[in-house]
Amino acid sequence: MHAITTDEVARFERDGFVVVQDILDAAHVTRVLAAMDRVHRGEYTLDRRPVNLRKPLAHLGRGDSIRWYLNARILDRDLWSIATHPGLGAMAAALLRTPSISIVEDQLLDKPGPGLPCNFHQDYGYWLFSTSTQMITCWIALVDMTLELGPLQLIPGSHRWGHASNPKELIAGSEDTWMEAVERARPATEPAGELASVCVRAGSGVFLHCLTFHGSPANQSTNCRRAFSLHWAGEDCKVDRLKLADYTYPYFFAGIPNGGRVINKYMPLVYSSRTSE
Ligand SMILES: O=C(O)CCC(=O)C(=O)O
Repeated sequence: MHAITTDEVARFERDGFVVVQDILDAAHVTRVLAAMDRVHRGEYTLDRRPVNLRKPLAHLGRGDSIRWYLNARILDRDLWSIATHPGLGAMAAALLRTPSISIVEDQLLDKPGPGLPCNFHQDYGYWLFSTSTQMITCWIALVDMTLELGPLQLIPGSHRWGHASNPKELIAGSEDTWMEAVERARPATEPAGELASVCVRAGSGVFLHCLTFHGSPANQSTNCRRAFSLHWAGEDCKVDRLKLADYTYPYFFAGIPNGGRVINKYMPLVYSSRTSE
């Protein structure tokens, strides 16, 4: 698996993201696509949820925007083994310069075309349970990405703007509201610049800081744009239990005390540079 270079760390810190080629090989891309099909069909190969909460996983969003499945790793053996892979965790930890890291979320992102854009946002806005922004996302293309398919797009340097409020609507975006949250957050000294588009081949993707603004334009094709994203928390991230009330999956935080690290059976430590852990 790819080892993050000092140049990639420097670009991540400057731009708030770094594109990395071949994060997953072709065999792993095929495994994620097959798992995605299983989750869509409601077939779960290893359901780790409490027995009383086992029901079909509903996606966020509507049919005409991204069908957004959260945390399918806890339903599928293959997704679990990829989401908790120490090699992926090591890349995320290197970019955040944290000695150890836990996986906090995964997302299956199925975006049929033609459809709606996904409004620009910062991922941290959906993880306010964390006392620190030492969090990182990896968005991986599962098909060869073109501009027509509506790939992820990012605003270079926006991770330095601080935390802003979420867009009113995230998934079923529109041309009018696409940049609404960005316009509220953009400092007066920052002109609107070029967006970076993640037009990469399947298996490649982008690591982005949790404050980096990103979204995706409409899929203008008649093909489905498919992607998978993983989200990790570094050592500085502690759980503020008062902020868990409106979190989609409160049971996910079972056993974590207020101020404890974001680590439990659903969100395991996936990489540590300390051999004793
Ligand atoms: O796939 C997309 O268009 C949006 C995904 C996203 O925002 C994320 O994974 O954080």
